[in-house]
Amino acid sequence: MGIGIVHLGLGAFFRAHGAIYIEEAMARAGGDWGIVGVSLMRPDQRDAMKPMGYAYHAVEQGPAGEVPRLVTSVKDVLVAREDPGAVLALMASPGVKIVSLTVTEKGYCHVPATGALNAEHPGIVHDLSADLPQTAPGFLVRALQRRRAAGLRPFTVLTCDNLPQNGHVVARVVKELAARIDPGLADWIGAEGRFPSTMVDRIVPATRDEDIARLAGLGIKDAAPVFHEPFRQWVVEDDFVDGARPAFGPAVQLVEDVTPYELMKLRCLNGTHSSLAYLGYLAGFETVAQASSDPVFAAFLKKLWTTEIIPTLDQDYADYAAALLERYQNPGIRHRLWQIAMDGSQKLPQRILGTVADNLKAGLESPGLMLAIAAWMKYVSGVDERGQAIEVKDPLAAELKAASGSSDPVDAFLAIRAVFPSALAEDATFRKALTKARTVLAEKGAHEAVRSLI
Ligand code: CS2
Repeated sequence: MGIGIVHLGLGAFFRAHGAIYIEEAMARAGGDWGIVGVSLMRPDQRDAMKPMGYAYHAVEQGPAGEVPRLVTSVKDVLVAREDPGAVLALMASPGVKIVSLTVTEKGYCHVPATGALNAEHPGIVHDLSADLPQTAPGFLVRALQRRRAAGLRPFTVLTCDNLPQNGHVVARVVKELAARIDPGLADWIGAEGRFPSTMVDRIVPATRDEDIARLAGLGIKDAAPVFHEPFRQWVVEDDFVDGARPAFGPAVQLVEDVTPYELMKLRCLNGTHSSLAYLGYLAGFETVAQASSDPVFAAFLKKLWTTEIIPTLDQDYADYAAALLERYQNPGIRHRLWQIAMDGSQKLPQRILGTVADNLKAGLESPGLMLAIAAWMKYVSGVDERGQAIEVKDPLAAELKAASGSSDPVDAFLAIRAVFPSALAEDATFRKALTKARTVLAEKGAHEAVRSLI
């Protein structure tokens, strides 16, 4: 079987999601859709997967306990930092038809509040002048440049990150970067390139050493297994260059427009995930299952869905929300709140702020989501309610910490344009509600503040 897909950002999520769908498509209908994974920075994943020839176990954690399966669709792993030329050469080779991505929100090097390319991003500054890139947009543009020069068709760019209109986001950064390198290239990409949006869903916590040890105890020696819940969903806009894609079965929902699915998922799932992450962490919980099984938090989640989130969507997603609560409470899944709290500056706009803005426009309040924003502001100060240090991971960590230490934190946070669009930051009702939420959180503490809302 030949290589047809290069995947940038080979983390646990893609190996527990896209790689499995692609494996199933090949099992159904064949095709040269073998995957080469690319780690942009670190060699660990490649090194851990190498002994098994890049096959690995995906372990489903459901009511039946742990069910492992061997996944073999990943054929090789490259590390871009070590050999960017090899990655580019592969991406520019004729057999490659799709470049898929899970590089997380910050990997797109865009301004989260506007979607424009962040031309001051150090990686982008580098990629503008160097032939061998560092960033995901840089690899996409330089590889497309080589393909054009060689008279090849472009590949389809298939983003699998949790961003609204993720295809548009990646298309925009690619075209803006290309335009700065060669306007003719940008025109060609605009005319011939394809950037389908997708909605991806499966809860995949980071693999821990003890998970690897537990598997070894069952006789499965694998240094790079992934663990996931039973549920999965992949909704993909069926818009590929020359129609070239794996023959997905009914498990993949092929649609014309992914927008309603994306909004539903980002707001109902990721919005409450992030709310739980900050409020639950401050309340002293470690995992999603622990926090969401607490009766106060469970009632809070239901209230968020019913009164603040679902009213902003195109239909009543009550069943979807009920299923989410069950997924969160899955005792087999140990999903750390700290993992979800990471990179909040990149996540808040599409997960929470858009919902709040829609409610504002409709004259509705969002007290629960406002409390979540206040909890995020407290979280990024780096000190929890007991005075313990928090390990804050965020590309804007320094800026956020400075804002939380300023004399008027609400003012200072709302001035961060990468997170708060001016229309929202300048809205007096929003500002007042945020000030109030901060006061309630400071006076009552996270758990009592949440209780006061249910
Ligand atoms: C989580 C997501 O880490 C996070 O921020 O909210 O990765 C979440 O688990 C997935 O989107 C579920 O599909």
